[in-house]
Amino acid sequence: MSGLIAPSDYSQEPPRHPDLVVNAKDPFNAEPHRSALVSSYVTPVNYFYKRNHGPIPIVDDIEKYNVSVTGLIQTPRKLFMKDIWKLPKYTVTATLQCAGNRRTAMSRTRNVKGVGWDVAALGNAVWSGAKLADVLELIGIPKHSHSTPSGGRHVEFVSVDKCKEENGGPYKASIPLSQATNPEADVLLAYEMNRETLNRDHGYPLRGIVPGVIGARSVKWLDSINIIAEECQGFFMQRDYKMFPPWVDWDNIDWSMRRPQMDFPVQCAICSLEDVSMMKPGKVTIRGYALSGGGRGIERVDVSIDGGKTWTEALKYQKHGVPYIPEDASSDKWAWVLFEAEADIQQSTEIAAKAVDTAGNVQPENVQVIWNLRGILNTSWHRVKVVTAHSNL
Ligand SMILES: Nc1nc2c(c(=O)[nH]1)N[C@H]1C(S)=C(S)[C@@H](COP(=O)(O)O)O[C@H]1N2
Ligand SMILES: [Mo]
Repeated sequence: MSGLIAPSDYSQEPPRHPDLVVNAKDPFNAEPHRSALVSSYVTPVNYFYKRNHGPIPIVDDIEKYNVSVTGLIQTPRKLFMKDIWKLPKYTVTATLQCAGNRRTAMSRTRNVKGVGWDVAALGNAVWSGAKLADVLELIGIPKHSHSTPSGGRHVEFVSVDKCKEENGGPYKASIPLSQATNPEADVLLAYEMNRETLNRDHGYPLRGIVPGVIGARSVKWLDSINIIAEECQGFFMQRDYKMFPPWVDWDNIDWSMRRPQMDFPVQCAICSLEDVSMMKPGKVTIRGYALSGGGRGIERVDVSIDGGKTWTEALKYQKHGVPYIPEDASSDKWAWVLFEAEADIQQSTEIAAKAVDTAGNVQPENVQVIWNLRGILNTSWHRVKVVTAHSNL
C-alpha cells in the first residue's frame, strides 16, 4: 500500500479557481484565459493549467505514503517522503506544456481527436524536489554526465489515477534511463510548486517533472518508479502523444510506426489579443510567451502586423523590465520567455508571431503542414485578427 487512494468517481475533486476556462469537466481539464497567462513570469498555481485523465487521487496518511522503486535493480525499495526530503533539494524553473496546447486552432483546419485547448495549456512554475539522478543513485544506479539518445533502458513512472484509456488502470509514462541519471537534465521528483507544497491537482504528494519535454511525461501522484528494459507500453506512450504526418488518419494509422513524443518544438503565442479583436485605430501592445524544448533558449521572437509579409523583432523579458539574453539565462533554460511589441494599427489586419530557438529552429508558417489526427504540437505561427472601427467602440 502506497497511501494513495484513487477515487472511482468525481465526487472528491479539489476546489478550483472560478476564472479557469473549463475545456472538459470529468476528468477536469482547464486553462486560464490567455490574457491572464502572461501577466507574470511565474504562473500562480491557481491559474496553472490542469490536465487530468481521471479523478484526482487522495492521500489519507502522508506518513504512510511511499513510492516503490522496482524493476531491473538489485534490491527493490520503498521510499517514504522522509527519505526524499533527506536528499539535496533542487529548485528548477520549468515551463510545463501540454502537447495538446493550441489544439482548438488545429482542429479548425481538419477535425482532430482530443480535449480542445486555446493557447494556455502551459505554465511556468518553480518546482522543488529531489533530483531523480540522486534517487536512482540511492538505489545503486550511477549518475551519467550525458544523455545518450533513445533505445535501451527506461525509467517508468506509474500513478494510481483510474484512466478510461487504460481501462481503469493508472496513468504511466517513461523516459530514457540516460536522461533520468543525468543530473544536468534536471529531472525532479517534485514535492513543491512555487515554494508551496504541491496541491492535489498538480500531483500531491510527489510528481515527476521532466523539463523540456511534453507535459505527458511528467507523471503526477507517483506510486512506483520502475527500471524497465524498453520504453513504457502504456496507452499514453504507445497510442497517444505521438506525432503523425498529415496523411495518416484513423482508418490507416499504425501506432507502432512512430515514437512517443518527448521534447517539444519551438513555440510562441500572442496572449494580449483574442483570435479576433475589435479596436480603434492606434497603438496596440502585442504580448505573449515563447519557449522551446530540450533546454534550448529563445533566440528571437518576430512579430508581423501585415499577416507575415514584414517582421520586426519583439522585446524579450523574463521579469518585467529585465531583458532576456539566452546565454545569461542558463539558470532558467527550461523556462519560457515573455515578449512584447508595440504596434500602430491603422486598418484591419492579421498580426502574427513566430519564435526562433537557439538551434535556429523556427515555427512553421501554416498549421496544415503539421496537422495530425491527435492534434498535438500545434506550433504554427500564431495569428490573430484585429478589426479596426472608427466609431461605435
Ligand atoms: N498521473 C497522471 N499524471 C499526469 C497526467 C494524468 O492525467 N495523470 N496528465 C499528464 C499530462 S498530459 C500533462 S500535460 C501534465 C499536466 O500537468 P498539470 O495538470 O500539473 O498541469 O500532467 C501529466 N501527468
Ligand atoms: Mo498533456
